[in-house]
Amino acid sequence: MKGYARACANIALAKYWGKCDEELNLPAVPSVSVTLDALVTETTVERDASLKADEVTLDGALQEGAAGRKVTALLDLVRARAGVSPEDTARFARVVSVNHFPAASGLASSASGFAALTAAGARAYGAEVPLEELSSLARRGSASAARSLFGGFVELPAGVPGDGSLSARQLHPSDWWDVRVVIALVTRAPKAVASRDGMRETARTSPYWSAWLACAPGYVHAVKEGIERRDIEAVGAAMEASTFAMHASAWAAVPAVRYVRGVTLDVLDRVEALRRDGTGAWATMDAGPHVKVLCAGADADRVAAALREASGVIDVRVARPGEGVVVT
Ligand code: 2P0
Repeated sequence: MKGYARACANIALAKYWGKCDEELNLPAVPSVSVTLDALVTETTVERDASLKADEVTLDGALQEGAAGRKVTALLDLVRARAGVSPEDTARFARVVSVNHFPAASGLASSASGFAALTAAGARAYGAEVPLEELSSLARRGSASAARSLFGGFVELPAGVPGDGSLSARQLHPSDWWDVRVVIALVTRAPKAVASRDGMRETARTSPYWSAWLACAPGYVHAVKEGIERRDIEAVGAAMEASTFAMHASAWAAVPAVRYVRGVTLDVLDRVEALRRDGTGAWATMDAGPHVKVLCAGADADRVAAALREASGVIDVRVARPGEGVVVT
């Protein structure tokens, strides 16, 4: 009747941007991520016969709008998988989710959030679901969430339209490679354009959309090979290429989908300066202005110190490769 799960967010080393099937939420391109230990969501799902609908609380706030509906839509998939019928008592659940993130807002939490929700929900509804299938279910809430079920280095292949079985898979466990992701937060404001809308508009209007689709698998190939060899220069270079190609495709949408701000570029200058001075550091951005920097474990303190000095940076945190979902 009750399930608890803890999941970490992840950062894409080769980016997912765009869908080939909106209904099944299937990515148009493959992606590779590293799960991050510093960004954690804890979620409890408790069935309650007195409820007439799901009751969803995120970080202490009751969700009555679209966010609550997304949670119910995911729980409906879990209930269907568990064989819960509309007549069942205790059909609905009280969902309490808490993000333990460096800042209260500003970093995407949908990956860890939907991963934890799916795992906790399956437990609460008594469904014995293998990890791959939990990943596939979580993908329906947010494609990046499919990757957060797994620890370490994770691949989510591109989807095939109409095939809802797609799940992520672990490439290597968290102790495979001693790298860090240094997270530079540049604002606490919520993002201007939801990634779902940004990728839809990119696919619909950007003349660079087809170029992005053509290039993305190559970045994934280079990142996977680099992880295999523990070659941080190769992974860093491919991650930056994937990042800038993704953002360039979005900038060329009409009107432009732009997540980068001036402060983002200032931080990118810092990262280039670090490299010129001999410190291996490579940057990536997602659907927001924050910069995440990949570096070796031994360089993390130096990279974090340099980013703290950058004007406009309000918080810096260091994350290690993290573990997959934990359920009780
Ligand atoms: C990624 N992002 O690979 C990419 C890079 C943002 C930029 O996955 O529509 O929240 O819910 O499947 O997973 C963010 O998009 O999108 C994302 P939906 P999601 O991490």
